[in-house]
Amino acid sequence: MKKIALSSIVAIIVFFSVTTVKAQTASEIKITTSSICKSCKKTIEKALSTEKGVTKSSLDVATKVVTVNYDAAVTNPDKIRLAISNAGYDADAVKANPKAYKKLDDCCKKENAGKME
Ligand SMILES: [Cu+2]
Repeated sequence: MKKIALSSIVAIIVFFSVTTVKAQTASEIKITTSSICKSCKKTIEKALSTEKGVTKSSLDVATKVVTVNYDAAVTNPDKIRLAISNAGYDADAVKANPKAYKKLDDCCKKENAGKME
């Protein structure tokens, strides 16, 4: 009987410590990108989906702001901005990786913003 009580106490402690750690490291950041269209949204969200520690990302095409949910124990805002740059887009003050930018569709290049529909 004592064993059962003890193990359930241990289980409760483990459960609470795990949930507390999760709550502490689950973070959210909003990053302004140079995205233009829905295709950009797909590219950026896809790039972030393969980024370690990123749990969710959602880009709002109208505001160009991508909201990223991530695990702060695994990644950080700098790494997330770098991932966006490596996808070919500016991320806050981090400029787009030139090589990745060149590979973008013409309609997705910021220099063409407003020229095409
Ligand atoms: Cu685009």
